[in-house]
Amino acid sequence: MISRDMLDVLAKEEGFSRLKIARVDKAPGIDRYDRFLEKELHASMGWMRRSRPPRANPLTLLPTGKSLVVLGVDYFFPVPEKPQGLVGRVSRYAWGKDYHKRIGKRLLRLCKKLKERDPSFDFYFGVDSRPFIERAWAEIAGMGFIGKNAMLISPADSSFFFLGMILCNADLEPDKPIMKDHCGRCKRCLVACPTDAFLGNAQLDARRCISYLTIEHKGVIPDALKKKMGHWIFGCDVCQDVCPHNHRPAPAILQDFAPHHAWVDLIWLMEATSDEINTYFAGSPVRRAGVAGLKRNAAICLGNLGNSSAIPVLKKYTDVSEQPLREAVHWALERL
Ligand code: B12
Ligand code: SF4
Ligand code: SF4
Repeated sequence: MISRDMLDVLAKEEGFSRLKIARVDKAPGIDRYDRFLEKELHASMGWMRRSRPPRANPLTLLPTGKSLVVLGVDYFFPVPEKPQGLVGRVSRYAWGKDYHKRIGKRLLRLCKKLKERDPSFDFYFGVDSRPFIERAWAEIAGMGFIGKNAMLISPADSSFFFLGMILCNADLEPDKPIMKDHCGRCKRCLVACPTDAFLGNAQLDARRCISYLTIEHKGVIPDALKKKMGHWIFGCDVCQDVCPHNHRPAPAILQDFAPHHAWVDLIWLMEATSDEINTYFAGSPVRRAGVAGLKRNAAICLGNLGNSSAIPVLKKYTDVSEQPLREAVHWALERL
């Protein structure tokens, strides 16, 4: 039989710094999820609509499921010193190796170890890309509260941790939710968000979020938002950096997420070939934006930095076939 102590020990061995348990007798967050879809806040992420059924009923993923083990992996490292030159910023979660792969492997190893101890252990696991409303489950399991910035925050501790889920048939005692709003009157994240992406009550309009625009959005970025992207070329950390609960965040334990490319030389990024870019970002989540997407983001960043030394490299892209990149380059050149 799987026990809580066994889980705690084995999860720690695999680098999971947080573990909480929920009962799978409801689907927390689905009403809010539906409102998000109704308002089209998911933008072009059509898979969010398609994957709604298992999110509403996780038992379709594992009919024998009884408990959901929610795991957390801390990824906080301080921002490395900004290098000289024209550089763009990558958000913290993407400084190192791709968490889908690294955490996915650890989850699989953990499940195998549990199965060795109890051959009747049945499981379905995932990190990020599987159809769980992860933050809602983490909240029910007591791993933290959901802040006005929509993040799952461990009070006075951190929000810089990834979530992973193991749905399983083990009959485990659930943890208690925190049941308290730890934001109080604070509005720092709402005020600091460069693009005003929050609609209130932890609802985020992905269409305005820099994280969505720089990673998921493949088209032209609206001019009004380009200016607000500032130096961000992949993701954004503003609404977490300003949060008082992240005053001294719990540090990362695993080296997988240590900074490799927190700052990226924009002239290099514009001049590099696809092969060079793919090699430099091998194994990193940054690859998700694609080469043309990264160059589009770099062009916008160069426009925002306002340094005319970028004009020659930008001019090489005025006639490229990828419209979002071409458009971003023209926009940047107009500003320089
Ligand atoms: C799609 C997605 C995005 C989209 C949309 C984000 C969004 N806010 O919806 C984009 C690309 C913009 C994005 C950005 C980021 N993401 Co993201 N994203 C996801 C993904 C795949 C689905 C999220 C989702 O379903 N959104 C729809 C909304 C409606 O759901 P939700 O935000 O999860 O919110 C639920 C709870 O708030 C819940 N809720 C339940 N009870 C209650 C009670 C109260 C009082 C309140 C207020 C809310 C609440 O209601 C909501 C719906 O059920 C999840 C992984 C997953 N499978 O869940 C990762 C995930 C949420 N992302 C994550 C991260 C790290 C980020 C970024 C920080 C990355 C970056 N640095 O750029 C930003 C943060 C932006 C932000 N402030 O939310 C982590 C968050 C970890 C954490 N500690 O919270 C996750 C869990 C991935 C992971 N496995 O670690 N992301
Ligand atoms: S990630 Fe950046 S753009 Fe998105 S909501 Fe947070 S502060 Fe706003
Ligand atoms: S910045 Fe303030 S309002 Fe926003 S999540 Fe943190 S505590 Fe809550």
